[in-house]
Amino acid sequence: MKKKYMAEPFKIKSVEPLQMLDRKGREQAIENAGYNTFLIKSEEVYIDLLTDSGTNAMSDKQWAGIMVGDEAYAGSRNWYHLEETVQELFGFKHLVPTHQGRGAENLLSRILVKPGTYIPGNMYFTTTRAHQEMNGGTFVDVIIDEAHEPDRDDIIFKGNVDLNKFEALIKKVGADKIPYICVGVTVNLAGGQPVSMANLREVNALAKNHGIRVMFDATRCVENAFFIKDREKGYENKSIKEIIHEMFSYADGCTMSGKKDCIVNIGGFLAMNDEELFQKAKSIVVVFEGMPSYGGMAGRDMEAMAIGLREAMDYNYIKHRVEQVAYLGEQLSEAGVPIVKPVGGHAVFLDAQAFLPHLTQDEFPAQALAAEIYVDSGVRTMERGIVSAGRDKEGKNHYPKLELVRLTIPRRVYTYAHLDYVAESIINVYKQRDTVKGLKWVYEPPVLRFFTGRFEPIKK
Ligand code: PM9
Repeated sequence: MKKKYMAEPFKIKSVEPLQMLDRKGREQAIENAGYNTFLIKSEEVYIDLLTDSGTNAMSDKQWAGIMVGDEAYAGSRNWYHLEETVQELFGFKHLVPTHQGRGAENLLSRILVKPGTYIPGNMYFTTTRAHQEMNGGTFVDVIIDEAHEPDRDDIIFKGNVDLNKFEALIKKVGADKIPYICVGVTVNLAGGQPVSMANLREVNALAKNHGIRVMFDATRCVENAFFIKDREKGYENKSIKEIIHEMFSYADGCTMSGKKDCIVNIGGFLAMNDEELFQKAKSIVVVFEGMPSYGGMAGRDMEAMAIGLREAMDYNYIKHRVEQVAYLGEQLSEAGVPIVKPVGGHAVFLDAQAFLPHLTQDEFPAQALAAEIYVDSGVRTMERGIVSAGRDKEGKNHYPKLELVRLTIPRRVYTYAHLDYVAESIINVYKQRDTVKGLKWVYEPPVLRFFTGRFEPIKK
């Protein structure tokens, strides 16, 4: 018998019952939330695909780890466990714990980003760019052009850095103005697209030639490692652990949001080889996060993270995860729903511009579509388009080529039946797409406006 999909490599020990509001209740909830899915109450949501960040289900071993949390203010044994685990798996010498990824981005940006510097990266990420800009730096996108084209499914490493763009920037501004290149593995806003090992190697060589540091955004590095194993010649027989080790050998350090590939609910870190950078990071972590032996995490959180990161190296775990995401993508694609292709590691991204061609980008098609999907089925998704992209230093809107709605799959949380339900709803909304109205601002926050902004429908 041909299998439709890989069965779950886990069994379920604890469940969380779900409720669903009726359509009238959902209409009220989205209105109360200012048509922003971030502002809907969790209990008003049936299936929550807002994010895969901190929404993961921990294993019994991780929960057991929670019970052996050493909550000493300094020198917790769980800190040493986490430090050893990251040193072994990633190969970096030093680790500075933080409460989550943006805590690490804050430390790194404060130390290395100065006014007048440029930080190349393979597509922006919201919090990462915000920290770079708040420290006076300018983000420069050096991802390959195809990453901005939703239906280019012939490129299997759509997260790759365009070496010509990187080199052109070095020539233009000078290597001394580039404190580091930030390489996301995978690239969230491109659709969870991976970077090939060959590209990581080349980026490292070019950067080293010019004395530029390479810092990875390691947030979804295990998903990236899976794609390398699955797609890149020479890696098919390597373990995820071996691939991770080689990937990180091409970096000088990384920021990590543990809330994704460490399969936990909170936590992060900054890691590096450089002694001086480490000393500087240790001296400011105490101001923003806490002691260098907890950095904003409880001992129990560090234990769960150390265990989760090791669990993430299991091939069956990551295969099931990535295939589950692909399954949802296939259902939608077969029904003609426009999505970003190939489907990436953590989410299926709807191409909202192609979905709602009657709306201009200034009418926030992705924001409107996320609200409509919620009203249709209680499924919560997230806008990743013009609202997320924000404004530039002159206050003008960024107009990203990608106007997307993200259906993000938390790790080990939902079953294939849940995904079938989600697909049915999206297909239903697609059939009635002409009726979806655009939105306008009611309240626009000055930074990271997508989190708390409020909207109302445009009456036409
Ligand atoms: N990512 C996400 O949902 C949560 C915040 S934005 C809604 O995708 C990358 C690639 C991320 C990321 C967070 C962070 C920041 C850095 N890099 O959320 O601070 O995807 O742990 O990490 C979110 P923290």
